[in-house]
Amino acid sequence: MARLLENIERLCRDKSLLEILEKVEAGKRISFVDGLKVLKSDDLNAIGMIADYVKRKREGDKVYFVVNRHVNPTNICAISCKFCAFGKPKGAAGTYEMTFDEILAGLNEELREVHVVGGLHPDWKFEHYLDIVRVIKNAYPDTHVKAYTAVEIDWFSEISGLSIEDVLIKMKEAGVDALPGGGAEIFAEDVRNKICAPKTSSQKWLEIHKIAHQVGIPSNATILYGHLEKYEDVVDHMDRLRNLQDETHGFFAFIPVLFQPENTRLKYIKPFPGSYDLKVHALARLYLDNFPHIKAYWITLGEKTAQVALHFGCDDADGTIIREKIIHDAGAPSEVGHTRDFFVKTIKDAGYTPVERDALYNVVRVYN
Ligand code: V47
Repeated sequence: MARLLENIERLCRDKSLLEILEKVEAGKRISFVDGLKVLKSDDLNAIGMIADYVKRKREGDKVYFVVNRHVNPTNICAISCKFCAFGKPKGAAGTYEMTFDEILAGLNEELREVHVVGGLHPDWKFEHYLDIVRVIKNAYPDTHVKAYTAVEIDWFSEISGLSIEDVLIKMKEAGVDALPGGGAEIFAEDVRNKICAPKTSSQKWLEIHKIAHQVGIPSNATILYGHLEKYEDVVDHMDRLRNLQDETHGFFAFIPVLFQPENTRLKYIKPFPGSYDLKVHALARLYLDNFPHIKAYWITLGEKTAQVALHFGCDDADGTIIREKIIHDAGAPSEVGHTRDFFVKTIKDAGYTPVERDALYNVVRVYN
């Protein structure tokens, strides 16, 4: 590690980044202003080296992945967000509702995680959403179920009249092992109002994850970036998450999700350069010092940028997924799924050691 540090100091062009290096080396927290510095700097190489240094200090050369499946049970949604191409009103062309048999048809014993996220169906009862989890858990008791974002949980509370805490307790009893990180989008209220005004507020999203952690359900957190946000909004988003994690320690992973514009009401937004993707991921590793894992989400980054992001602080390549629909409806540039072998090869080719995990980050197998 000492050699790595010397190299970073020697190769760093933007000497203001060395202050950040000093802090992370000393195990000190970086500030809001430091966060802005990372996003504003054009020394991409140094930013990558510093984030990789932190990643290696925490995890060595391990990069995790999971054999998982995404299930999006319905795209019928009672609200409409400008950034979303997936949700549709009841009765619109192209809507679907999966039966239990259809859900089970895509699953098998090999899966370590089933990720369930979908629309806010105006007619489905909370019990139906619980039954989806029960059906999966009954068929595959050893598979973890990571189900329902804070936005869905907010909806369940509204349609059932139960408190958020009671909703979460019922979800846990039905077999939910963890919550996915979706619905966080961007916490900065002015931008949130522009891209997803009808959605659960930032404060409520954070409150729901806090209660989940208190009742013993761990969770992930996302940021939707690459739309109308400013650099300050990205750092602010990470800052609010870092503060909550200080209180609860219930988050596993942070996932930057790159906005895909096709078929959305924000399709006029021009693509950002790849350097911005890499800086957001590196900043996540540097800023979120209390988050165990940072994911390179290949669905939105595309497989190649996701592989490069492993050199920018990411220690998790997410999973095999198959059948992702939410982001592909908005033109995601990636395949709909990949094999275990694909992950082993991609991670090895990037110079890291693939580690297969389950949803709770227990190690299943190390591919030396
Ligand atoms: O929050 C919707 C995103 C998210 C678009 O917890 C879009 O491990 C880009 O929850 N462009 C849901 N993104 C995805 C999600 C998730 C994904 C990966 C891992 C985990 C995890 C959770 O999908 C939403 C929203 O930000 N999304 N539309 C779009 N046009």
